[in-house]
Amino acid sequence: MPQWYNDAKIGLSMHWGVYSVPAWAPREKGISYAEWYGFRMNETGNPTFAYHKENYGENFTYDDFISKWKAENYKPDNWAKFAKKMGANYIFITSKHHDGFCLWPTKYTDRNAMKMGPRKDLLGQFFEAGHKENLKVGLYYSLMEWYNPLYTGKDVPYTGLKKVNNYVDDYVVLQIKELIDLYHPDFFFFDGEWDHSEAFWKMKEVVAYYYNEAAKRNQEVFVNDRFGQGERGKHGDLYNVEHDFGKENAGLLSHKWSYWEGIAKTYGYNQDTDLEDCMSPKQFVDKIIKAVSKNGNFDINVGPTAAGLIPNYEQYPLLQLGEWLKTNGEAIYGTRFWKVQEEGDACFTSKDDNVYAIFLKWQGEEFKLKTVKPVDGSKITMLGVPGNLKWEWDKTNGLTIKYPQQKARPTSCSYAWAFKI
Ligand code: FUL
Repeated sequence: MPQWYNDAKIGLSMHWGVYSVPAWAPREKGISYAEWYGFRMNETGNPTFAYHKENYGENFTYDDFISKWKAENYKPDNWAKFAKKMGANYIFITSKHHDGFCLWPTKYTDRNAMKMGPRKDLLGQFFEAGHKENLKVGLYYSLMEWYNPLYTGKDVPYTGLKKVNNYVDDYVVLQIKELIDLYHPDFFFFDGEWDHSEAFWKMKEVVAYYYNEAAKRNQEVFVNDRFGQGERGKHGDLYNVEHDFGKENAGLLSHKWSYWEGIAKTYGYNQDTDLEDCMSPKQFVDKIIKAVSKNGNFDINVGPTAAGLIPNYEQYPLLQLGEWLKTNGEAIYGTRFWKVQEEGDACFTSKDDNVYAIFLKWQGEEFKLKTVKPVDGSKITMLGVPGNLKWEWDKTNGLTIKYPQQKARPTSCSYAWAFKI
């Protein structure tokens, strides 16, 4: 795992594609993946099936949405600037999701954004924008495609298809290599691997090619753990944790991992979503702190509209996060997990000679920690507050940090407070 990812801690993931046109999933479920519209619309009995029939009629196919995707407000510079504002250090986007629609002018299918729909090299512009803002830029790529006849063996209409002999050898492998050669991505998040083995997908060959090409450029890259059936959490530089709400309460995970989670219960844009479906800034900040204290990153996903705008209700919590990080980023970025991960209301990170104790709740005039014993002469400050704080340590009570009542609390954070020890 390259150090830069371990230092970066927070990244912005984006799911954007033809599915952003219908942009719908039933709201009642805890998690509803609107990017799965193209599949759900064909499942009799699924709410999306009924929704599709009612709104578009029986004869309207998923591929009929392609020409409706115009990406008319596509301004990736604004996305990259937004990523910076929310405190992200890397961005990545779906080069191709399970619907098989490609966001770059690939040689291997005409089902791509240059040939139809937006009629632009969306990825090319995305990389350029990210690099301008000094962000690392990566790609999501789905190995599987729900309805590609080359993959399923079923001869159904599939817009843009170029017939080849073998789905993996003559299409998947070549496409991933094409992406590597064209854009030099800083990382790959693979997906859609679950029905076949790593050997079936030729992932060893692909990843070796990726590492070797990157090494020629002195580029430090990584891949996630979605290589084949049953392989998640077994190998790969990064273990992606998808909407697993319990993970932050598990212990330290020594292999580098990340939350990969939508701020609004979905990855792709769902028009039937509002602020109340999103994690609150507080829930969200807490989750990031807990993840970082346990060796995790946070790959936060947003789903732009078909036009290319990030919904306001997704922007709001992320901009709040950015504000919090302005003061407290020191306790997050570039840190490593400490020998203890959490104690009571506090989580720990460490950097150089410092331990950071980040309290998720305000404690009043005394902040107590049993597990921290500062060396003699240690200074303790609260980030965002000038001056050293008084502290004492004794065997029975451990560390007590005094926060005088008359001292103002840091103005920029009302979510969590970080002591630098
Ligand atoms: C999953 C996909 O099926 C979801 O649509 C989403 O892309 C998520 C990040 O990975 O496996």
